[in-house]
Amino acid sequence: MKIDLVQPRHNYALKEGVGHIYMPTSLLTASARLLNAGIDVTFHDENLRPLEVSSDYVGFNLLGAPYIPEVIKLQQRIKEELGEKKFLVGGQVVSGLSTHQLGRLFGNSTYNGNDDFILARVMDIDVKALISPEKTSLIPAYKRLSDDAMREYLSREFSLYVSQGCKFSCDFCAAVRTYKDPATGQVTKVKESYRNQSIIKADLAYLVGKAKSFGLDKLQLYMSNLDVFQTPTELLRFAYAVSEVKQDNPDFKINLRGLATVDSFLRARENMPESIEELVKAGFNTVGFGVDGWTKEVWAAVKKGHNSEEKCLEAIRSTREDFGMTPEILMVFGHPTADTEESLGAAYQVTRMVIGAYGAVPRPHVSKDFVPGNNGWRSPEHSDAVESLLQHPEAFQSLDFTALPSPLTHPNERIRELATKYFLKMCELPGNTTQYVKPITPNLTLEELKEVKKFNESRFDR
Ligand code: B12
Ligand code: SF4
Repeated sequence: MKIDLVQPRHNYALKEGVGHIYMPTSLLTASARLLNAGIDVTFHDENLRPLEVSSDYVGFNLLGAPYIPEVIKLQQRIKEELGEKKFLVGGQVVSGLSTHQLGRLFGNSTYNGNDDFILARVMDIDVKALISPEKTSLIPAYKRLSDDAMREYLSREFSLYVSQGCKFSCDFCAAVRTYKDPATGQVTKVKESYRNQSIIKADLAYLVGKAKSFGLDKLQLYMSNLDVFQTPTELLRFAYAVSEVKQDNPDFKINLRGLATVDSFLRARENMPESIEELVKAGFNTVGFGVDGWTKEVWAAVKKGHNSEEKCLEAIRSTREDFGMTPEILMVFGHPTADTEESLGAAYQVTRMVIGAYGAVPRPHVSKDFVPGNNGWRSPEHSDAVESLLQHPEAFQSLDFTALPSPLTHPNERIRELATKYFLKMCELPGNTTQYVKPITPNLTLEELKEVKKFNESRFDR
């Protein structure tokens, strides 16, 4: 049994030349699991070279909603050139789509690769042959990459799969997290789940060895954790594992960064400060705090009640002054029904203040109420908007958190204007790393669509 696994070209990449080069850790994890199960995998990254499909089975990774239209086009191209194939789609956004929605978007010969039972059935293997992602080493998949590709990936920041899942349940978030079904009210509790630590360590040691063979002297890792300090006991073990790899490679540098809630950071500082201290020693130097708006009312409205003004300010201060790390302000704001001019202005002012006071780095994003997998996607109040997206899949791009508010995502004109105003102001703050993009909406003329696509070229998010 053979399958081609494809990392699609970034949706803002230029038509020609290399696209957005970034080690595709999600797809490599899926590859390693399939290789372990005895499937012959050929790996492709359309950001590096044009796609050449040679199997009857083709699997794609979708990193988020903006990739839905890209994968639809890619499938059509493959079908036109090579005839019918069996397609698998994976990546977390796929789990947010119902079977009906998946069929409408991608057709009936496309299956949900995130579901192990479906994956096993399609690939004709025993589901037991699929080892859990937490127990999967990525080395078999890394070994399938050419040295040229590996060199490109290791020369840039890339994601290290350390843990998955978050105990919180913010409304706008589509990650693997605690979840309350808006239709049935049923709550699915999620806890952060770590990968087997010896496997992480062996994978990291392998990557360091590879990097050294290319003459590189450092790796820049973006931890996959959604909230780095959520499980301090495991974090401490991870920090020791990284330090051991560093000890074995004395002249080699490992830098790490990751995302966190201010709540978990402050709890870890209180209950297990060594987890932060040892992580810093291991090379962790930047933490992106999910501030995501400002004021108690806004956080309550988007179910991010674990934030408070005091906790945010203390975590940002402490990050810089007590631990010598750079705080990043991950500001998903412009919440369509929760924000007001006052709260938007306050979010802007506080970000400005912490840049000056603590050298914080602003990372503004625009909240989107409905994204496959978040609470709003299945809520009846957004069913018309969801239907519009299913009819005009190109508009899934407008759900990109770096896309300006549009009439589709922010129907209230006044909030749309204000959210746009403050998002753009945030993007002008010193040190800002967000390159905003223009949204593709269902009603654009061909001329407008061309202009938007041109504007968005190479404006990648980090
Ligand atoms: C690294 C990372 C990035 C990197 C790039 C990663 C890359 N090229 O691989 C960068 C920084 C570029 C990035 C960008 C974005 N990201 Co990002 N990213 C991550 C991060 C931190 C880690 C990904 C990872 O390594 N996961 C580990 C692997 C093991 O897990 P996995 O993704 O769940 O994949 C499993 C399954 O889905 C399945 N699978 C995956 N693909 C396939 C394919 C096949 C064929 C099969 C069978 C199975 C399969 O197998 C895997 C193993 O079980 C995650 C957070 C997280 N914890 O996952 C966010 C995350 C995936 N990103 C997310 C988003 C939204 C984005 C953006 C769209 C943000 C935005 N601007 O709106 C952008 C992309 C914008 C654009 N226009 O392209 C969301 C996705 C939510 C969702 N459900 O849609 C996440 C979960 C973050 C979050 N807190 O919400 N991201
Ligand atoms: S936004 Fe952050 S804290 Fe909230 S559920 Fe998502 S990952 Fe967890």
